[in-house]
Amino acid sequence: MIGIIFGPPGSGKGTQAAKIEKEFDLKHLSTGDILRSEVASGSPTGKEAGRIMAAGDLVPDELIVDIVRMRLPEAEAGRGVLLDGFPRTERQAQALDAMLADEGHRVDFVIALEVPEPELVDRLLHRAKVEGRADDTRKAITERMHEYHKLTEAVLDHYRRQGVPVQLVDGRGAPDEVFERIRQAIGISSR
Ligand code: B4P
Repeated sequence: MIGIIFGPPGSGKGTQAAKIEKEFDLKHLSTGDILRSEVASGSPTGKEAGRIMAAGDLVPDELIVDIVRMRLPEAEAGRGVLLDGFPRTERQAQALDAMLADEGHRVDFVIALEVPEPELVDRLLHRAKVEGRADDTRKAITERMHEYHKLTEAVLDHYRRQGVPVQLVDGRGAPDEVFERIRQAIGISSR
């Protein structure tokens, strides 16, 4: 089973992915987490990615696609994969489809979290105080929202056109309440 957890910055993708991974025994692949560990390692890729992320922009498609291409086969070896933060552009979606098709696989479901923008901004500013993430400044958050509307939202139509079930899930409320909605949505998608 190949699933995607999708949503704007701060919608709870990472939070919910950890719960979905446990409940459905899927391997969680977060491009944001992978990039942050590259940044922490101080590698040349990490240095380039760190500058881009801190400004709130998306890192180049080629870099992200290479990262996923290296990790996907190992993740696919298990019961299934949950992609978090990828694909974020139409080109990334096309590259993912091609990678999966090579293995005779396809995306089985997309869970799209919906949260109003003022609440997203509040959550990220709150996280800035707790975790001090470089991209949780007001300026970077504005840019991340802009990139989401400009480039990322189109990924949903990409999968709708292919007939992949895209389930819109209300991302407001306590994390456990949101997870309950996701559990039901995945149940419907995998029937
Ligand atoms: P990500 O790591 O994916 O960051 P994100 O969109 O902010 O989501 P995240 O998962 O961290 O936060 P969550 O919503 O769970 O990406 C970071 C950057 O990496 C991108 O901006 C980009 O530069 C780069 N990048 C990553 N993937 C890329 C790709 N494919 N292509 C190009 N560039 C890429 O949670 C946010 C906060 O809300 C947390 O503090 C959480 O505790 C809180 N929260 C969660 N659920 C809540 C709830 N129900 N109620 C209240 N608060 C909640």
